[in-house]
Amino acid sequence: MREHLKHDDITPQLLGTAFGINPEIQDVYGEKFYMRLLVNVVDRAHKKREKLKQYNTIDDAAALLKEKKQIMVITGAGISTSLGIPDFRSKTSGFYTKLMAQGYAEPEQVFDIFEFDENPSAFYNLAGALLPEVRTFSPTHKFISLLQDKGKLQTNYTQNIDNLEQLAGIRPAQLIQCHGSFATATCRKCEFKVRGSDIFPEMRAKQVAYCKRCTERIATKAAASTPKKQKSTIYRNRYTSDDDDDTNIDDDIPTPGVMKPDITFFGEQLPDTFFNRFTNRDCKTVDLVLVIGTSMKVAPVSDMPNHLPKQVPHIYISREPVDHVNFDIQLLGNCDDVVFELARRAGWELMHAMIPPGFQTVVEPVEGKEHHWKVFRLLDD
Ligand code: CNA
Repeated sequence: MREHLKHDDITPQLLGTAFGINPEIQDVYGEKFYMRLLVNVVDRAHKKREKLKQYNTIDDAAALLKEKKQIMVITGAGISTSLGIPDFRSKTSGFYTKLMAQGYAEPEQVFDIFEFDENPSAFYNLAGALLPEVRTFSPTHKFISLLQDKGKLQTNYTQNIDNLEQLAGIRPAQLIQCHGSFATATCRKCEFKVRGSDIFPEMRAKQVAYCKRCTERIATKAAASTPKKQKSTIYRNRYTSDDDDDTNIDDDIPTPGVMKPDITFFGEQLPDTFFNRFTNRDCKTVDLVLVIGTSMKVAPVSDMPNHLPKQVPHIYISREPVDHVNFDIQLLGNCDDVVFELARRAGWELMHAMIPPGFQTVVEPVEGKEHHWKVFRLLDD
């Protein structure tokens, strides 16, 4: 940065445009913010992993699967779409497309913790559609559990919140749910925890779920409150909430806290287990990374490849290619088809009710990209 900027002909704005930053950001947010952004973006570009030249084909990928013993699998919503659970960012079927059709300019807002605290009904109006209704798992989940059975699964870092990994038999000790799950829910006020399924009825009914403990405490206090505190008819039905002291009695109508499913919203920290395990353990032992069914748009998961040792090969499996992360091999298609073909080439059998007998796939190169391959199923007719 210093090297570039000491030449008068290169301004920070000009340098920023080379990294895709809109120069107007400085006018809107000021110089200090702009310079911090620039440092961040340049730093990220500097840390971007480099593609390893020796790995390019689907057979290279299958050989790596056979050879490696500490495979990190990073997964996203794409591994559950074949079960009918929508992902976020697929162009026509994704949840964000539906939100935009309903008038949300920035669909991420629905999952923003500050927005949630301001107006939880926006989330509760929509979240029912994301509830895990299915009680089965996809061939890709099965493939990850096959890696586990073969003693090759180091850790499955899932961004998914549908809990289907457990259903597929992936052991808790080998699973990090980076973005939490619907399995539990917590009160935003008193931190009372309940089973996630306890608030499913409200989510399905598009009603905000309130904390039962807060509600009970408010009712108990109200019943116990002395007539002295009931200053006027206006205040007769007011109660103090737990954190109110008596001097505030007339200021607020106490309300119970809102329950939030324990999924990680934008603006919330990921669980400590994610950082601890990744940095202190898995980074040091991983020998292959498989990234499956994620757009790799949500940090810090999207940054994981840039923090792993440079010699560790990275394979990407998804419908669309990505270029913001340098993968060694990109296998493009429905992940269930891709993992079936990978397993077949590795000499393994992937058995699942959604893989019919005689199932076959076709693998084709992508023009101009020697490390991109299209994989699709061969239809009977
Ligand atoms: P995303 O940004 O919606 O990306 C999904 C990616 O998967 C896209 O690149 C798709 O092209 C690709 N894809 C979709 N279907 C398939 C398929 N059958 N085969 C191969 N690729 C496919 O979702 P991410 O997971 O990257 O984003 C992280 C968010 C999504 C997390 O916070 C999750 O909690 C959240 N999410 C989770 C679920 C779930 O738990 N099932 C559902 C929807 C959203």
